Amino acid sequence: MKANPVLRRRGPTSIVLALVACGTTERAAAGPPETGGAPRQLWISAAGTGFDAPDTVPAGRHRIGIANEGTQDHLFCFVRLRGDYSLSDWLDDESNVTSERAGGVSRLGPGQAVQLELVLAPGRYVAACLLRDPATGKSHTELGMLRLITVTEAAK
Ligand SMILES: [Cu+2]
Repeated sequence: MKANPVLRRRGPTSIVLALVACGTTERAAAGPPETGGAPRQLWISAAGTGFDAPDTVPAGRHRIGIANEGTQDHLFCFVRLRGDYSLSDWLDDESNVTSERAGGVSRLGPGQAVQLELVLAPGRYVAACLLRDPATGKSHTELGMLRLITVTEAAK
């Protein structure tokens, strides 16, 4: 996995550990704890009004680096969709009816980066930024800062 430019520039000492789910502090609990071994490194960067993230990742332990490479603050809300609920169902109802919290990072300023470690169970996850764009008054989610990430069964 390629090194993230923000983290490379700033070095590991500026990395702050954060485990916040959609604005509230919460432990991540989205997968089986028995997954051992070294975590996979996964990078997600926020820039403009989008997330640069993989569409698919294997289940298991991940160290997720989240970097804000844009010019506005962003946050990272990460939920797992329940049952057959779709991304648009979640947009209509962001409550725990359609999803369960999987982790997240509170507001990150431009140039900031954090890492969090999550054990991801197979399923469909939504990554979204719920902050509002001051220019348009629209949420970053409405402007496209929304990704569906599928976690597949881990390779045997
Ligand atoms: Cu944002």
